[in-house]
Amino acid sequence: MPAKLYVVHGSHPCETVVRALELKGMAFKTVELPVGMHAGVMRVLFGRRTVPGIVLEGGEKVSGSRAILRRLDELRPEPALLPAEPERRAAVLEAERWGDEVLQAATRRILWPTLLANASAAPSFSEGAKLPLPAPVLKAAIPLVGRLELKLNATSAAVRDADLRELGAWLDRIDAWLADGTLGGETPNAADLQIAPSLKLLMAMEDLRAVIGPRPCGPWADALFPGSPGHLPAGAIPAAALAGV
Ligand SMILES: N[C@@H](CCC(=O)N[C@@H](CS)C(=O)NCC(=O)O)C(=O)O
Repeated sequence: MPAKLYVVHGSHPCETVVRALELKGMAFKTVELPVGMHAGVMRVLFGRRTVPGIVLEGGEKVSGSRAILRRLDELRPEPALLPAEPERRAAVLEAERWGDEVLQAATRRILWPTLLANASAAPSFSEGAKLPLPAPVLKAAIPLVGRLELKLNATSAAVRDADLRELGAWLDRIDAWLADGTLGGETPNAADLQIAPSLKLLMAMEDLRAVIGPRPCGPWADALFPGSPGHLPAGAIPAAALAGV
């Protein structure tokens, strides 16, 4: 039986795992859960409310993008998602940890207040979904789902604006990792797979694509994860919040 991966369509850590499974050539099926409601389902199935979670052959359950990638490397060592050389391995693990704990979470905190204030963009985030809901249903659902997500992610417009003030330093860090080879090698490693989907989701906001796109990390993320869903037009983030980016 192929592995069963539980996702929310367009979720950046889910993209991480999908790509890892594809790189390793492992058979899997995805189960798409509706955003917001997924937290309750995941809590029951995995004991933890976040996607991604995977049920591997034999029924083993693993939750969390980093834990899943570690397990995939054990089950299917090639191509390895971590370098063998200890110093490079430590650097990739640290970049992956930062990508998960800092950038991935900040991406949610930046996206949700913006989407909630621009509900007409919501249908673009379900492009390519297995069960796309009709656009009017999505637009109607956004105020409710958006408010739930603000709560789950402890965010607001003010929190987003504080995150945006950090964005420049975060992009400097990613560009430095690209320059020193921690990221951007010939075969994607675990840190590439963790960080690039967050940048892609940030670049779904035109206001941030204008900032990220011209930097080395912009085209790198676009090349690694072409065709990610979602589009928030320029102006979705208030100009004042962008002033310090
Ligand atoms: N950092 C963890 C958690 C991922 C995560 O927070 N996923 C979000 C969707 S992008 C989620 O399921 N949030 C639901 C919640 O916070 O209850 C990972 O990489 O697996």
